[in-house]
Amino acid sequence: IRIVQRMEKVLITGPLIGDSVSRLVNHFRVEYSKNEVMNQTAFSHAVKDAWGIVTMTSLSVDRHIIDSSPQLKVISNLGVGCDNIDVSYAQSKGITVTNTPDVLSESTAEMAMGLLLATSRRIIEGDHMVKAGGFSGWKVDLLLGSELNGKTLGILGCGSIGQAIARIAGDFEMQVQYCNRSRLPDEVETRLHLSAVDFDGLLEKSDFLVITTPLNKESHHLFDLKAFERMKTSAILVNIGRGPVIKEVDLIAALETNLIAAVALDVFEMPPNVAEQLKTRVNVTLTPHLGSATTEARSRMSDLVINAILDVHEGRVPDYVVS
Ligand code: 8YV
Repeated sequence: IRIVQRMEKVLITGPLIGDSVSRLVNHFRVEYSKNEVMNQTAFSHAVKDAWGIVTMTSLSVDRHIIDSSPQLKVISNLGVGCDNIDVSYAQSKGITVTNTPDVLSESTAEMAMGLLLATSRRIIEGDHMVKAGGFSGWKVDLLLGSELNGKTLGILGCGSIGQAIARIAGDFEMQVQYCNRSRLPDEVETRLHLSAVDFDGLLEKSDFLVITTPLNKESHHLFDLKAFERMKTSAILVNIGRGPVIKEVDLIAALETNLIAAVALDVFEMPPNVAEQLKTRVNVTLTPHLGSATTEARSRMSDLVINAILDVHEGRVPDYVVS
């Protein structure tokens, strides 16, 4: 008698870069949404008989989803932020949750610097002006911006991405201060010329402020009207972390009353919806969640999510288990 063992199902909820998925086919029944990220409804159906899933930031893996998937053993999240997943509930059910930190830090830090420069030097405004035929000749005060050199950069959340930003900002000779849940080791502070400040200090002293912090109960709506009131009126704010760290209606009010000078957002409170009042302002730069969007980072992330599935299957501890 031949016993045919049924292979476990792995659900990959959206396209990955490269062909890392091919490493699964000998071990699993693979359901791969190759062309686009599944919507939440399709996901909630497809997850029911899955042993492992590769998830994307736009899909919520809440208690309901976890309860509906009795065979689920591993949630392998493409990305570092796991606010889309009820991690502690998953863990209480014996499910391993993994993510992809570090490999995207340089790309995301470069994006933050790109947005800082684009905003401070009004690059997008210049581009629009030239393309619209509005460039009528050089002028001494045409689209004047502000220099990064010598200014104070505040970083909210100073993990691996924040530290990469600090390192690059050092080459711009910026004074870098950070506000983090816990103080960084002396060695890191010294090497990166970082000074630790509390949230009020970060708001009050920063000329440029970059948000890299994960989204959780403490960081949700941290930037509200009260926070904007404490910031310099010349301040430029960049968010490459998670949208809901900023209370968007308060940001709009702050921009309308010139509480801060400009903002660049790579993430939004209710993605992919973006408030009309943000789209129409010249001092607002908007990008569609591109922080880790380089071939290098996304290829490494795509490899890691597949490694994690195979590791759990073969009884190894994956490289990045979320604790
Ligand atoms: C990803 C991110 O693009 O790592 C994160 O937390 O936001 C991005 O790198 C996103 O998570 C894709 O699922």
